[in-house]
Amino acid sequence: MNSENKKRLRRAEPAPKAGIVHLGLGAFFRAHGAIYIKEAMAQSGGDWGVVGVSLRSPGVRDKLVQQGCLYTALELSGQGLKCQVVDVVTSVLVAPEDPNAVLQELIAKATRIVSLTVTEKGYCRGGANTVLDFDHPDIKHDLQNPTPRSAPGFLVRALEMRWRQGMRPFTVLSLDNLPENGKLTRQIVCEFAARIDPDLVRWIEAECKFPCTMVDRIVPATTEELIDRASGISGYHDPAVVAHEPFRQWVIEDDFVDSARPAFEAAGAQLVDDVESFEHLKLRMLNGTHSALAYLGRLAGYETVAEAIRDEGIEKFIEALWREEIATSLDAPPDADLDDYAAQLKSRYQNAEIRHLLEQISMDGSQKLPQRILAPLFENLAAGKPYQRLLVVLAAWFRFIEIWSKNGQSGLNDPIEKQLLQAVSNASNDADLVERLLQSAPVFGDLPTHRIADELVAILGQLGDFHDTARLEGIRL
Ligand code: CS2
Repeated sequence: MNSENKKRLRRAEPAPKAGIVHLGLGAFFRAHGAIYIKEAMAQSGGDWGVVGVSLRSPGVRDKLVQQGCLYTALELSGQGLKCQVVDVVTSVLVAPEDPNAVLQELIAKATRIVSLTVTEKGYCRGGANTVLDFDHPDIKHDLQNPTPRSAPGFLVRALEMRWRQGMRPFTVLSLDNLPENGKLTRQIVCEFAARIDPDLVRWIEAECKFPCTMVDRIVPATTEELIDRASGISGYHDPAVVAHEPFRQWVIEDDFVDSARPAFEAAGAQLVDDVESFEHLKLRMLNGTHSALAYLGRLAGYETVAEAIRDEGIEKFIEALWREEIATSLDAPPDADLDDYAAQLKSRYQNAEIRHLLEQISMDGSQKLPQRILAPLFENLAAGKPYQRLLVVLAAWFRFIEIWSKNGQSGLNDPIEKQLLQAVSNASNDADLVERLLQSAPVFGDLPTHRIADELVAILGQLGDFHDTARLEGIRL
């Protein structure tokens, strides 16, 4: 049957009352945070419906509004597929169409939490002496205009309005894969607010809360095939399907304005005093090896995580990377068993039901590698611990940038793509390539890159185009 003629989802019960505004209503939040909120409300009640905000395109809104903002979450595992309807989104706004409508939701009295999944680049980091990049076009715009474009701009303008009206602030809850994501968000909000009014900064520092969180769930991009498979089980056509693996984890620092929050713990989230060690564990063990798989895998001609981890050379390399270089760099959370954690990650990567595209992970390398690969690399270097495989991953990124630019392929997909492509286009050999790329300030900052340059050149020389993955373990430096 033509999908247009098929039955669509319809809301039978009234939507919950909203208490959260979520910026960046992509697949990840809909397959992770929204499901925790749904279960927390089912267990313990509360008015925690979610007003979703798309900061760029109307795509998600256009699909959701036709079905009362309900959507299907499809669990993909070897044990058969499972579907559930998620009903916590109450409305969706598209910020560029009506930024004032977004501000109105952010300053509504009912809004107690503003959560964010805007990806690493959405924080507009990378200033010379500040965390926030004041040369970023959206930040420049947002400082001069009362109607913002960027996530930092919306947060600060809304907090400013609440402050001027004598209201309570909201809790800002970041769900992005950044170390100490709450502290980082607080820093960029305060740097922006300092350009408006120092008293506003004092109020934010005293009253507003920015809990850190660690989020984890693998969410592949939705495809027509997944939409059809979901429809085969549910009997209705839902173009807004999100797919996810069975595993999920959410560790949250329990620090909310007026303690107002859903009972996340009722849905299995861990509420703790300090999230940092959980964040490091996940960012390095999972996201670090994800990036390794993305570059090594794409260079070797693979498309998905499951395909790349099935390659023997890559599999051995990733296992040694976990064991010898990442686990040794960590201050792990109490009770964490790193061997178990790595074994569990490997079986999550092997889940062949999930076509998790390496292309999805390889994008935005300049934003991801600093916390995933460079932090453990330079920490190990300073501490006299092994770091060779972390260097191989960095070398793979360099080769990836070079090859993808030469082929004229536009798959690089990075906010500093222009700068990276320019660096590699003028490089005459590997030594030149390394020297130019190590100068990318937003990536390397003031790290002691001179200490790794020769080794990177040696690795590039030995691995060539990185096609022969059996050579990954035989590097001699
Ligand atoms: C991935 C993450 O795209 C990426 O960079 O590494 O989205 C990863 O799938 C999630 O963090 C898993 O929790």
